[in-house]
Amino acid sequence: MTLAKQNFAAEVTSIMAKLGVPASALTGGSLTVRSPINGEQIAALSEIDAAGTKAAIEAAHQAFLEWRLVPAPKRGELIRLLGEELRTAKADLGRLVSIEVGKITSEGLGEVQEMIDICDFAVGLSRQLYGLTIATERSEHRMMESWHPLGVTGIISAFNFPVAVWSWNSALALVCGNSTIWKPSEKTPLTAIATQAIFEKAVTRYVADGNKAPANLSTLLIGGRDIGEILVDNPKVPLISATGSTAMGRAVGPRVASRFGRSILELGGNNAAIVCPTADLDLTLRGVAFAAMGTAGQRCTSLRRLFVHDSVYDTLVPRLIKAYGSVSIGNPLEAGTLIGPLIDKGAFDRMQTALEAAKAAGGKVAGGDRVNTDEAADAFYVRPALVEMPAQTGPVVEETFAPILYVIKYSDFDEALALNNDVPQGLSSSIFTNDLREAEAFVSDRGSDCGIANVNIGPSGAEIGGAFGGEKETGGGRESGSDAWKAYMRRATNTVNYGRTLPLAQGVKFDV
Ligand code: UN1
Repeated sequence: MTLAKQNFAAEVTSIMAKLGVPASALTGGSLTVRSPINGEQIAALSEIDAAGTKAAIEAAHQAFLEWRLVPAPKRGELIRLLGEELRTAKADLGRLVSIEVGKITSEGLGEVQEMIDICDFAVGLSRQLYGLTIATERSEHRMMESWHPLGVTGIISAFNFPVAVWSWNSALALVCGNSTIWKPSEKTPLTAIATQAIFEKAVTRYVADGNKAPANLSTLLIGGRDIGEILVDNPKVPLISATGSTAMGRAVGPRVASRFGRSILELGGNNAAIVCPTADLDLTLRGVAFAAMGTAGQRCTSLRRLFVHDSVYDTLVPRLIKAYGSVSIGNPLEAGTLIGPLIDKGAFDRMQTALEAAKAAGGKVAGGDRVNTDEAADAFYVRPALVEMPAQTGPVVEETFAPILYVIKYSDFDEALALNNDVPQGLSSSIFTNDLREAEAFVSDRGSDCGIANVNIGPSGAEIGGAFGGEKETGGGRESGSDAWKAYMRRATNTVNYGRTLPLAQGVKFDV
């Protein structure tokens, strides 16, 4: 492997040029961007200041005032073109995701596919933003619900899905008649710049086809936390959709609420799987391996806790430890690699701290050590860690954004279900079983308390068609499919009197 010798800066510059971003936009600024693959600096970007951010919000608001008047199916046409542009750019943008985040090739491409999928969904949605007609108690009256555009949608996204999360929010917000303004993670601004350039291509085609689109429909803000805070506090941004840590959500949620704004929070997960006596263990092994080790454990849906029934523990766990010991770790761009690097040293340090705490709590650790240091001293590759724990204590109840799987033996189904729910987070969960009663109980009202509960599938890798998000410290927001679009619109109840009298509701008399 020649990790240190890759010249990613040159490759990034050429991919960006293809997408229409000049080389001059990638150098000379204060925000340094590195590839986690080898630690190499790949760009130095200029950052926006407070005044620029305020002006951008005002411009986005003006864009909203115009865009809301465009019929929704026509707004959908822009998103259809965005989907086409993303299909054309899939290989380039997927490669950029891999270079900037360290995802393996199929996951970098998969992330772009997720963007394309949500565009397709949003195009159909643009003809389905419908409300109810409701029976009224008054004659010659009609009562109905209308869904109207809301305003500027602020999007704050994390490093691990640097572009898909923007698309879940933007594709929906734009067909709903909103403008969007995006503050990506400081760790992944390049993929954001590329995405913005792809969006601009779609707008250019849309306008060339004779459609009207205001300027500043989608705005990208490159900057730090202070820029995010300006978005969070500005009343001209009625909706903030923020993805990141629970600590971030704890800061954002109350600030948005204090100005009566709305927020969609998609925060930490501490996702579990229960392996029951009847589980298909081959399928379970694959499901657990992808969910726990995939993306180097850096999905908010990554599997972090595994409850294994004592009747299958000694069959499954040694097989898992073997898989952990042999999985290919290294350059994510090379075919055959399954585990790429952690995003940075901070992630590595937090992983080591959690493993120390697990040991102190009686955990037996396999893996977790740093590898490939000779080839890339400034990158952080780790062997995923499997930790057999005596109980759900210490770091097990916290989210550590790294490939650590805590394994706990159980003997009673209800005990496993209680353990699944007995953490502050509530994003995703799964059960491996062929017992109908267990499967149905898990997805029932007395089952998993998470926003996502799967059967014979790991907790990660959701499709865009379902609503995505979770309960408790995960923040309660829903993005992506199903009726998540409703959070991006305002609902009006309209009562229309088409008669010549004025009957009042509840029989009230008021004759003047
Ligand atoms: C995230 O990790 O922030 O369900 C999102 C999944 C992906 C999205 C993860 N579709 O794993």
